[in-house]
Amino acid sequence: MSTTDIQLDEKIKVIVTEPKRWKVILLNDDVTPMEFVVGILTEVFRHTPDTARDVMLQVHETGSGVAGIYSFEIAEAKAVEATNIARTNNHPLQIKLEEE
Ligand code: TYC
Repeated sequence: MSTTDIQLDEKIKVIVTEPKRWKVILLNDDVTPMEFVVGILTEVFRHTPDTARDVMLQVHETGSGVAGIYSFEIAEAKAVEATNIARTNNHPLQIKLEEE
């Protein structure tokens, strides 16, 4: 290695930061059927039937609940997919993203 090579190596700094994670949050409403929300949680957010029911009840009882935590791109895609399915079925289900 020449002197020049060594000097270049010393200038290289690698800064590694963790990518941000985003919570997909379901909001409660009075009319979206409970079983529909459970279906969204199992099909879109890959919950088991048991954890889907737990999250759905959390939303129903407290007003909101976390469906999953992902990179921004995945969180956005899942929120859009779930919202599209809800609108196709005429349900007003609301979903928001929040930085972890
Ligand atoms: N509150 C709704 C009902 O009683 C159920 C519900 C749960 C709606 C979760 C939205 O994100 C939601 N049918």
